[in-house]
Amino acid sequence: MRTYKTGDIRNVAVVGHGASGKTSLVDALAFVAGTSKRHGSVKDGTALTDYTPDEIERKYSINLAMAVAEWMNAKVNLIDTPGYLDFTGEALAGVWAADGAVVVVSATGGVEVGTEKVWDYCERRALPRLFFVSLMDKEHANFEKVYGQIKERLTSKVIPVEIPVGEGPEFHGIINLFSKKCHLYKKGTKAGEYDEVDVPPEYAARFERYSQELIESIAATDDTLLERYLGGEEITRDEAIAAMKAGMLRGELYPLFCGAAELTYGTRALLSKLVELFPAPHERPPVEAQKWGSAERVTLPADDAAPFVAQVFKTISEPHVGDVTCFRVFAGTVTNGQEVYNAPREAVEKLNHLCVAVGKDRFEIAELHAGDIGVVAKLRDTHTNDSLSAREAPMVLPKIPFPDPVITVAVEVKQRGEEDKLSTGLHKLHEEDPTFHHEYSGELGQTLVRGLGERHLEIVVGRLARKFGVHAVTTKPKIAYRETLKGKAEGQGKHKKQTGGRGQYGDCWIRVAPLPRGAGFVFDDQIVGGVIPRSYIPAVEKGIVEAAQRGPVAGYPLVDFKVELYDGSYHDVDSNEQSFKMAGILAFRNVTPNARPTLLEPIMEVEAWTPEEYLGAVMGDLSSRRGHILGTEPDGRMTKVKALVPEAELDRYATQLHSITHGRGTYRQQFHVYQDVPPDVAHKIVDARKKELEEAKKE
Ligand SMILES: Nc1nc2c(ncn2[C@@H]2O[C@H](COP(=O)(O)OP(=O)(O)OP(=O)(O)O)[C@@H](O)[C@H]2O)c(=O)[nH]1
Ligand SMILES: [Mg+2]
Repeated sequence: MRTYKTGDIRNVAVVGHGASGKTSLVDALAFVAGTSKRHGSVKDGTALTDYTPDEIERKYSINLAMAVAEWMNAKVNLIDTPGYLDFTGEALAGVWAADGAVVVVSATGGVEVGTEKVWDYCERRALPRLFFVSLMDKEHANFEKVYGQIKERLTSKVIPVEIPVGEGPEFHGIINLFSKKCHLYKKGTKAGEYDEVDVPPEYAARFERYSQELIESIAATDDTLLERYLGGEEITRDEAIAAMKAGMLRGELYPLFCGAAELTYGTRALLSKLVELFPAPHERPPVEAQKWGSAERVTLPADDAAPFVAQVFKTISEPHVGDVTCFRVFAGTVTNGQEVYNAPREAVEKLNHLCVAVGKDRFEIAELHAGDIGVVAKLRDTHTNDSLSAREAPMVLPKIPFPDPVITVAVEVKQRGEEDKLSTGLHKLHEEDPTFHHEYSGELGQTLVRGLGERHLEIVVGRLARKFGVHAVTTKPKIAYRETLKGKAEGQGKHKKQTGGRGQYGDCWIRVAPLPRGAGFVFDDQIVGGVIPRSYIPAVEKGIVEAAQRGPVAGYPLVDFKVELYDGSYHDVDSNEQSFKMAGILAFRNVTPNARPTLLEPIMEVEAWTPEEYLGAVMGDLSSRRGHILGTEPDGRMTKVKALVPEAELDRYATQLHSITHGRGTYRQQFHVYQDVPPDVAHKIVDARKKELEEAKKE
């Protein structure tokens, strides 16, 4: 593949709801352009950008993947992204690497939750967009309805540039409002070939109406054009396209196209519009980078003469190859074999075998110009979201704001002894996929993994096995219960041992009392007259603190209580620190069971967003989880519900919310407070914990 100059590059993210036809479209565009030699299909597992074993087996996209369509002397870098919300981080990364987005909307499904999500991502990046109404040949396809939904739910600035001839199985042509021509397709069309004819008479009225709408929308974005239009002057196709491109750059126009990717209908016109309407990298606002090691910020245009800076937006880890790094050059150029610098990691990286990716294939190239996208394998210490720059001018770009995890499960290895391999594997997977997180909780004795959904974590566990040979299973995360005291009590702890030579002797009397939530542990030394020597008092406290790790109810840490040490005795020869520590432990164990100990559970503050129509169901579900609703308020298109819910009742809540709201609800949670567990629930927890501790003893 030849190299392309900045002005001839278009970086286009293909985004949309799951199964809207993105991967099929990318495959068709690359094939029709001639860059890819084979027209693949998702159903057969041959689509260009769904090439991993997971994707072939499941028939949906999991990873962002690249393809190229060379068209009109330009190189269109196509970034195919998954639609499922579990992989939404990939869509976000795709949007961040692009200069324009094709928002694919299915002619049967219309605007769905995934469409709204990617629309928001594009808004955050102020990305020029066009719509592609896909699957026009599918039964029940409805162009007008989808157009209406886009207008109502995404933007009033959408404007059709094409209208279909026939719908569903009758779909066989597309009228272009710019060229005022109709493209008719025949069954058996292989690469988007068509016959160009005049607009059929039965479409004349519709054509007139839409043409009028189009030209008025364009003219409205440009004063001189508007004047000429109102003065009755003709506006040429080139003028209209230039005005539309300018309007798109300012976010004032979102043109709409249609077609059927599998049949290749509409692909040629779309390719031309990607080149004509989307900006080249230098036409987008320049990026702002930070000079490494200083607070100074520099604005960098997508210019070959600017210092080199690039961002890694994706790492693919491939069998036999290792990590393949996808990066977008934002400024400057880079050549094959050049050394670049990853400043925060202090890593010099050599870009050997610099390539362009087309699906799973990679083509070596001599250089990349400003704005282009490339891939390179086997970097030493560079990961997703890192910046690369020149050694002499180290810089970092703002990070891609990957979404926070919404679901947590525990993982354990099937085979003892693989724990180290597990933690290495998880660490590598996080560097590859920043929406996946992991941590070891010493308190719970569990490795916790967090991600964007059950499907996401399922895929991660699959990767662990395939790539790192670690076979792991997921389990429910344990809950970090606590215990506290409701009443006061007092008593003794005496440790006395007489064996052979020197004995052990420690004796203390304590009073325990509850403290308010969050107060922690307070130790009050009331010893007078030296009944316990000064030097042994800290040992008593130490013993109590240690014993409090296992409370009297079910062996959970005891919190928020006070201990007053008020009496004791010692032995001149046999007393030592160890003996007084033991006395402290014994005192704790003797006294706390009499101070009405109870179980506490973590309560989370939950904020859930749902469309109004599911509000009742969402609140009902939260209440059934022992939740306490704090209130509701409108928030944009959604209604926000705030509630306090025990963490124990939130296992896989994301999945349930997803199903109640038909995929549209989202939520976040954070720790709020520890609260008493109701007695009926406490019984169950205590029983389960007893079993768990017994099992642990056996092992
Ligand atoms: N009838 C018809 N079906 C299509 C067309 N394009 C794609 N499909 C089918 O629609 C389904 C989804 O297509 P994909 O291309 O995988 O959709 P996607 O948007 O990439 O899906 P995700 O990767 O899961 O987000 C597949 O079964 C395709 O065969 C089309 O033009 N016409
Ligand atoms: Mg796909």
